[in-house]
Amino acid sequence: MLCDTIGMSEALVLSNIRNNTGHLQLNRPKALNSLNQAMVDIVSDALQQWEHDDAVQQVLITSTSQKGFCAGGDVRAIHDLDAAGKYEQGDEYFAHEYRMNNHLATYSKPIISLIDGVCMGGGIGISAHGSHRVVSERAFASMPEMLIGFVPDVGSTKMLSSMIGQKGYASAALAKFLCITAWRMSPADMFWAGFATHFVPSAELEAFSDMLQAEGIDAALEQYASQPEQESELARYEDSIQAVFDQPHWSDIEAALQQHEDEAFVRMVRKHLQGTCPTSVVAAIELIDASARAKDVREALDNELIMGNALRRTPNFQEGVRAVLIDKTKDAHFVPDSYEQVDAAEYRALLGS
Ligand code: QUE
Repeated sequence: MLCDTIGMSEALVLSNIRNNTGHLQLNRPKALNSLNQAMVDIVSDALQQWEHDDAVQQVLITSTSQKGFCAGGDVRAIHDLDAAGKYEQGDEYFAHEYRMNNHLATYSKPIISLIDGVCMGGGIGISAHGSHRVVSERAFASMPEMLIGFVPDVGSTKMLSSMIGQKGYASAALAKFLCITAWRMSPADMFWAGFATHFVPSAELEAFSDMLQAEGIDAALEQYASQPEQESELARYEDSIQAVFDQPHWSDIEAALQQHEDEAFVRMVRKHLQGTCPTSVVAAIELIDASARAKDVREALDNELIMGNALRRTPNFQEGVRAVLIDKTKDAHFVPDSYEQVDAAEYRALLGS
């Protein structure tokens, strides 16, 4: 096997084929598997080869880290490039990452991700476009970009708007709520929202993984899939999310929030808004609103690339990454510092809609 060859265990993504299964293992544990250009290249090349290889009938994506699946993109590295004025290198990274996301979203073979711990940002992009999103009780997922002066990306603006799950309908309002609040979805939340397709207890994931490689995904699910034990907290907010967030612009959401009768919900949303970048919030609503209407994930990724590249060229992205990921002081000073000073139309105009 390829990954057993001397030296290959140092690769940032381990790649091998066993029993009709192409297996990608994210292997950058010290950075919680945050994705960089080299990792995106390895995954992209494997997907390309395996799509045309009859020896591969399904793709499995896992992590070598006990701590989780994937914490996002390597935004610290992008921050450093941008700080040095090398914006085009960051543009290129995102263009490559998003091309990989689209390949996952349009892949001709089953793609199974095992999410056993943190799954944020780019982690959602590498798992949630696939056909099978298997979560354990240790899994949680979040889009945390509002805190770093960025916008939701990796196709999430379409994918989160299109999920059906247990709630039974697609909801752009839910996508807006999840991205604006950076809501930390529990396994039950992921199941209810449609992010997760199956649940397997953490202790059984290894046996599940062995069986799906030996006997196929359906047999393994039959043997190991169960239900998360807790209730979905997100489901309890369903009516409030629809009432407040089903609006095209942040100003409308803000107005709906001010009039909403469930005070506990309003307090919760306001608490999550603390420390977020006003420009990111206003721009993200325009972005999700446009992408929810996009014809496919590719069109949403194009929207995200335009918006993200624009926001990275303002000081807010530098300031957000500094405050959250470098200094970890969480004291970002965003400019402008209120929603009223952000012109939504200016950000909407960037998009092709
Ligand atoms: C927004 C993000 C990221 C984030 C926090 C945000 C992100 C990312 C990480 C991260 C977390 C822990 C690590 C690491 C990176 O945090 O993309 O290397 O150890 O990768 O608010 O977009």
